[in-house]
Amino acid sequence: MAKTINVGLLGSGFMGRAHANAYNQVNHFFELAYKPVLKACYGRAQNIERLKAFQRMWGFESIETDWKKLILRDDIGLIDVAAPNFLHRGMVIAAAEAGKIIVCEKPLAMNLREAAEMAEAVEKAGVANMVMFNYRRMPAVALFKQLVLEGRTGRPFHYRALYNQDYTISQSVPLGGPLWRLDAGAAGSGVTGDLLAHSIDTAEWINGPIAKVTAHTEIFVKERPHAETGKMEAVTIDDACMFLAVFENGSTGTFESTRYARGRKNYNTMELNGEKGAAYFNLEEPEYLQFFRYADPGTGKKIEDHLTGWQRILVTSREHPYMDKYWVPGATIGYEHTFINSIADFFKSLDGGPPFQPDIKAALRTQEVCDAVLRSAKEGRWVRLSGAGQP
Ligand code: SOE
Repeated sequence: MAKTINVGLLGSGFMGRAHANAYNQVNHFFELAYKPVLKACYGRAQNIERLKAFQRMWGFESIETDWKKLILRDDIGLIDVAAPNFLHRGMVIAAAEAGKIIVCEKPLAMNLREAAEMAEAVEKAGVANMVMFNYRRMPAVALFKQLVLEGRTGRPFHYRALYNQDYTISQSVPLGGPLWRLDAGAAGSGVTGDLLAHSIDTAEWINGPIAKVTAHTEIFVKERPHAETGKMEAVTIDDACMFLAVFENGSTGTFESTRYARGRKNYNTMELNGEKGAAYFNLEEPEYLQFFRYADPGTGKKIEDHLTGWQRILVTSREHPYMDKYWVPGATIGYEHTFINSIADFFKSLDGGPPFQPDIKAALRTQEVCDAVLRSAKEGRWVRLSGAGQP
């Protein structure tokens, strides 16, 4: 019989739903030594009706409107931080001091200084922890990494990542409230922390550490009405960010992210062009991985010209990462499964399985790159990274 882990979820918005769904589903698809029990969820007192609806829909046993109280409850073993970014630091440190297992949504923190304090707290407390960079666990992205490890792309020359959306183009979109992502005080940064953090995490996971960056950011709409006061406020988050990177392995990288790319909804793409082959993934078609096979990974011999071309691989077979846990070949899975797969891998790590990556210590790295990107944009110069690397 699986041992229970009592979950306290801090956050009842979009990410709260994604995490709650993962706890509800994980034991239906994965055979695990642990089974989460949804003990309590936290939301603000002024949103009590919304919190109660969240509790009913996802099956939590109780609610709390004071997150500090929830963290200290004896019947809670795991704290899941899915609240706005400005709360991550305090919640993670309090959870570590209370000896709880920790799941933290990305970005880890508002900045590197905060993230380092969080890493220190979990290290001191010795608690198991993970950061939800969920796209590593999209089957097609995991297959991308596998192809690189198998030597199928060979020496890398270029890494190219886009993460584009279009939901803030209208000037009437407010900042604050549910759209706290547009409020620098709540989010820390704009697309850099929210979207490029994903691109940086997968880029370093697939192609190794970034050595230096040079960036440009843009704010297109300078003032927006605040959701709660209705007053016009200056927008200080980055609406768009582009940066060039040089990886430690000598390849070059281009990264672009914006919430003003009309037509793009969740256009998270990555491409690696190597000597022996290339791979491409687009989150708007998540079940496919594209692969260009130029040379045999073993012999290095060029494959026959008339067969050279991009393959569009439907990543739904039992041989593909995670897919043996779901349906029959050809039956697709999607966005929410990246969270289920993440929780499954984390629970396996608690039971002697491979250490979960990234944990908070490893995710410091992404925060460091985000900070370097923003510093570069501000100072108009290349910024070097410490080269700490990332597993
Ligand atoms: C922003 O719109 C957002 O919800 C991010 O916060 C998520 O991390 C990303 O996965 C989808 O887009």
